[in-house]
Amino acid sequence: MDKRDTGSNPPADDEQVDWDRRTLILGSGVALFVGAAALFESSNIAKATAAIVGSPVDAGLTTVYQQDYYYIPNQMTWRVGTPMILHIHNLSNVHFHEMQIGRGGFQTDHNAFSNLKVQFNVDFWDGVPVTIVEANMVDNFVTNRAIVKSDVPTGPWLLTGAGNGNFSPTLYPGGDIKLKFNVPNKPGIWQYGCFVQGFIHWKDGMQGTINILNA
Ligand SMILES: [Cu+2]
Repeated sequence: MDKRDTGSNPPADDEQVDWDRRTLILGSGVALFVGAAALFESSNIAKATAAIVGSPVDAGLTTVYQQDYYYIPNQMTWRVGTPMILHIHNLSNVHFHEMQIGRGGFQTDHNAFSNLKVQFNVDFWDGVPVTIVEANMVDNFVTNRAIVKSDVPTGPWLLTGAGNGNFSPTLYPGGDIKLKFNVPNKPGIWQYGCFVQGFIHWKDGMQGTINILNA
């Protein structure tokens, strides 16, 4: 087994050295920014927290906020067959963010600097019918093997078909999108994450878990 493809397990030792170095360089600046952003976004956080507490199993309109570098919520529970409108909203003022859903470890893109994780091995959205019902400030949207329709005019940002990576909308700072679908018959634990800028967003906390219950 390739030590680098260990899913949520701790990274291999050689990788850890690289990340420690990154953390030293990025850590203080990011911490300052996140602290400031948290003050401005406290009302959204409060709303999101209330939504989690009031809704143990998500149904209908369900919002996931993106920040630098985390999701609110970072845990969800869905049920097979439930009609959903997943609203993904990037609250960052400066960073692009995406939301992949998948499992089975990571695919790695080797380059001169590091072995960056770029996507999950298994794409949750494979074969799933999805309708885009709203889209604002979308940078690109890779549909991969999902069956995607749109109620709104799309631009060159919509990349249909396989070959561009896993299903994921990438949003500009401030962007949002609403995806309508029925939870497919894929029960169990799934992960979601952002792989923008390689693995940095994921590593800094931009990850979450969906527990999909049987119908
Ligand atoms: Cu991100």
